Amino acid sequence: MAETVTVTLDEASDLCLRVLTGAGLGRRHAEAVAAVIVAGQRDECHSHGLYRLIGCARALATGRVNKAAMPKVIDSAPSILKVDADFGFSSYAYNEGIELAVEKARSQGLAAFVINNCYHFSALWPEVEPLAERGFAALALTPSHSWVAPAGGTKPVFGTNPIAFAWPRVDNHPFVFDFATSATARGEIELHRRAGKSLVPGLALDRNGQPTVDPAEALRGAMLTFGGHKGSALSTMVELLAGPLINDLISLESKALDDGLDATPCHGELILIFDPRVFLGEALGKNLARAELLFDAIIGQDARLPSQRRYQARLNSLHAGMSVQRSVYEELIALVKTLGASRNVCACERPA
Ligand code: NDP
Ligand code: PYC
Repeated sequence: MAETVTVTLDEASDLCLRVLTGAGLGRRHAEAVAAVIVAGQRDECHSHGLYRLIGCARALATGRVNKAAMPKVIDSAPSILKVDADFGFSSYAYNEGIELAVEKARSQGLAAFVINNCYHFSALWPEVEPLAERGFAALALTPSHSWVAPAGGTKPVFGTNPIAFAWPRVDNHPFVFDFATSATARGEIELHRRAGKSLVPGLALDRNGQPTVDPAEALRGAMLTFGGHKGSALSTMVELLAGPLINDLISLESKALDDGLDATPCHGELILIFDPRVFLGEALGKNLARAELLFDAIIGQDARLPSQRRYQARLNSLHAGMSVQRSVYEELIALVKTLGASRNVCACERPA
């Protein structure tokens, strides 16, 4: 039997909505979560695609996530827009606040979009890429649970703390990168454990502070930052800007709050939105063209831009459907049945 199944975007979206609403999430909330999960699967970001739906269902089952969350938009300052997520998932709060944050960026040139009190499980590129498609540059940061040791240490302090950045390009996909400040996302280590595969060296320590390539040991021990002290400092920056600066939890506090339940981390997120039209006025076109010189110099030597793989994967998925790990898919189908999600499940139950 093939190790993967192929599903269409509609089938994946339907599967997500049934799991999420079956687990008790309100419709708009579920739609916001489903959209980022399907986008992740479509772009072959497997650690944050349909696999994440299993974690969302687990987080919902803990009773911690507010299934009836009503995000509250707070116009905090001319250039600061806050959304209190009301302990729902971050994607819902993002949707509720983003248009007002964009308006602020348009009028002020730079806006900070703050999300507080959210459960966060998603990749960040789905939040910044659409902004760059609309002509903005954007930077997103969020902590998670303390799983990652500082450079030179052996005990978890930081979250996997992703940083995502997007830049608008004329007649081209935006330039976007999005990665954890740990050497890899925790989701990747979990996928290795599920597949019974060893890690590459350099990603994690076991509980005794010794290097390990065993994913189960890595999950029990401490992950490592990327680039040694450099990743460690960047991770500290993420904790500070998307923690104390926005009156929300650092990863140590999110983990303590979780208290062993293994729910999705609960904390805040900071998204900075820059409007180059305000920064540059009439010099906009000239400077966007100068940015292209930079991209040309990268691509021109056969190096690739971040997201180039993702955009190609997106095209493939749109044409040929999305490839999903069979074990993940079967677990989700079983979940739909357990949750008694109402409509029949045949659209997603396709034979090998
Ligand atoms: P990777 O280490 O795989 O890095 C991903 C980024 O690097 C992508 O932008 C990718 O582009 C780019 N990239 C990879 N290889 C190359 C290359 N050879 N040349 C140029 N660019 C390259 O990702 P991580 O494991 O660190 O993170 C994966 C995801 O996990 C992210 O989306 C992140 O947001 C998410 N995450 C979320 C967390 C949360 O708390 N919500 C916590 C931690 C991670 P491409 O996609 O095109 O390959
Ligand atoms: O993969 O590290 C990760 C992660 C943490 C929270 C969401 N994803």
